[in-house]
Amino acid sequence: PIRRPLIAGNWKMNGRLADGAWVEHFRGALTASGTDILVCPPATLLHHFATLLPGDAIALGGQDCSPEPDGAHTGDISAGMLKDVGCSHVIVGHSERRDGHGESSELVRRKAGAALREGLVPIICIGEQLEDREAGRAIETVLAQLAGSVPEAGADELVIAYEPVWAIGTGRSAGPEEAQEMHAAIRAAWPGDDREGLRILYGGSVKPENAQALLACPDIDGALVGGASLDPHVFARLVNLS
Ligand code: G2H
Repeated sequence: PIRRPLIAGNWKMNGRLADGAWVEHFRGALTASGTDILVCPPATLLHHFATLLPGDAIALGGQDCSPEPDGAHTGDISAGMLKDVGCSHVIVGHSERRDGHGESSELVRRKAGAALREGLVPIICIGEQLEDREAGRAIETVLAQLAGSVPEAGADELVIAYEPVWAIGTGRSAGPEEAQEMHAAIRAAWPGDDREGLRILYGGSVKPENAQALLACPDIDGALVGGASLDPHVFARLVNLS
């Protein structure tokens, strides 16, 4: 492939200190080497994981960051803090933030900008609701989110994750054709002439059973994996087949 695949695990609000054994089990089950690997545990585990992960082979990421630098923002975590604890990436604009916390594309764009200023790679999530797809406006909805959520940057400074909201945690993933159509539309809409270097991940109920067909699509450059990343053996299988 032109672009090196990236498989990212998003643990969401799961995990305790006792789950450090995940790292050992994951590494033991890993056979692939041509894939970038990212793990995004909850913020409470970042420091612990930074001490356990081989930083050169498995990257560490946050699940969200503040649009602001350090300061009086109770409960928030700055991009600089994530960087400080050993993160190289941060997820922004996940639909669970957009829908559960009322985050707008404008806020997501500011968060991604804050990440870039700290030298982190933002993984910017976009995706349509079921009603958008059923009404035939999935592509225009997603492209509007893309335009609103992405700060000015080179294609190699960030990652886009397309996650159709109806496929998240539901067991129902987009078919490879549906996903490929959207990924191609996202790439075509990228404003710079560096679009061939843009990595676009697919997310939403990715598991070993459906990953191969998705990852074989020309514009799908990897996966953002929720539920299936919690089991180290299942996540390793996903990386191994990428
Ligand atoms: C989509 C995905 C990871 P899951 O949210 O971001 O989660 O794989 O559980 O659908």
